[in-house]
Amino acid sequence: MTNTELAYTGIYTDWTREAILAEVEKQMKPSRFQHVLRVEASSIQLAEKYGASVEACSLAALLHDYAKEHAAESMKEIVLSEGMDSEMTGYGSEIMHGPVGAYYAETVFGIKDEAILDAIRQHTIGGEMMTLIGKVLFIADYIESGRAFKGVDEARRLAEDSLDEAAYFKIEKTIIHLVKKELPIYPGTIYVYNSWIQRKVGKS
Ligand code: DGI
Ligand code: FE
Ligand code: FE
Repeated sequence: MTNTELAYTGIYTDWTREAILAEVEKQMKPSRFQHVLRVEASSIQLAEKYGASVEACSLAALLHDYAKEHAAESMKEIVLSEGMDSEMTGYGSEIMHGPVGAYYAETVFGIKDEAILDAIRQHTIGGEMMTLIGKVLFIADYIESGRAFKGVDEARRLAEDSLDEAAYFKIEKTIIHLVKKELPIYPGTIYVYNSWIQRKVGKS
């Protein structure tokens, strides 16, 4: 299925694909918009491979970084007024843009599907529990064709066989990366790591 055949109208949102693209493009610099399109392409491939809804995964991808370039102050206001975890405000836009993006997906685009909203909400740190749509976005954001960090080939290889293995790899590598760069780790990131490592150990 190609992107142009996707129709969301009446299923997940009343917005057309063209209107969504135009609105998303307005929120960010061109290079980030191209990233969003590559995440969508990667999400569609993973959705087809793993049997997730292509429309839902496409929408989650198109909206996932909607808030990424918004001012930190505006994100903080939404975090506080919407009763999200206020601790996020101490970790900057990297941590806030997912949950705030989910807020816009609901309020601007009228999306009510909880799996799509959760996928957007959790796309940066993952979740202790993730739906198939959530895992597709989490991995697609990490392995889209423009990503070139050390380890991305391993992540792409893992994603060929198992979304869970690829998700665990991203969770682990992200923690290692943050420690190496001496960046503060949001407690939610640790909770996610703990729940994934406990499941992994439990399995073996
Ligand atoms: O929005 P993107 O750049 O496409 O990707 P993303 O939403 O996965 O954001 C990734 C950034 O978020 C990446 O540079 C690592 C950072 N990050 C993830 N967890 C934490 C974090 N940064 C801090 N300081 N603390 C965290 O726990
Ligand atoms: Fe993001
Ligand atoms: Fe992204």
